[in-house]
Amino acid sequence: MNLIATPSLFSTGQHLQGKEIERISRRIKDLESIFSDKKAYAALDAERVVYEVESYLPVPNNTEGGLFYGITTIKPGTVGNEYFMTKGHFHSIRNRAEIYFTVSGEGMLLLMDEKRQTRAEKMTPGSVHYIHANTAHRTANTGDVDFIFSAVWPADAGHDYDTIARHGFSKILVKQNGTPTLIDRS
Ligand code: S6P
Ligand code: ZN
Repeated sequence: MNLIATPSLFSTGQHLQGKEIERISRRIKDLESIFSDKKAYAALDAERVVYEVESYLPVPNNTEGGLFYGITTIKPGTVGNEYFMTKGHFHSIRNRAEIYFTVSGEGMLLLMDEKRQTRAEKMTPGSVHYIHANTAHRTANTGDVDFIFSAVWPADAGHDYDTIARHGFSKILVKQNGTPTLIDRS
């Protein structure tokens, strides 16, 4: 007899339904260290949601050989002239890579290596992005609507937020004459 198992997860492209889903909201008040314009930051509603992450964690954290899957939604907006963006992180185990896939909206993926060389890749619906090992990654919404992408990463990668909270990326993504522009951090 053939056994047909039902999948434990369903994705609408924007949301995940099923067991073992973790949901995280990051609000203005959670992101104090990442935006450059402190005055513009202080003027925003502290409760305003900047981004949400729904993650499917089918195995325990740190499982060697396991995979996690997540969908990130970044709201449109800016702090001063800097686009709404994620905290950004290196993986705690530095040699763990990751793949991003753009679902909808438009954004930018900032990639910084351990020598602090930063570059950016444009993210548009359908675009696939390979984040190499030893590379910090951060995404920003450069459009007027929700920017949504999915991600797959090793379950033992972990997240090192601290390095970015303390030193930031070497470049920031700002709106200049209406265009996303990568500039050196002053
Ligand atoms: C996890 C993966 C994403 C991010 C998410 C939010 O390795 O890179 O799921 O967690 O985009 O970004 P951050 O920097 O706040 O974790
Ligand atoms: Zn990651």
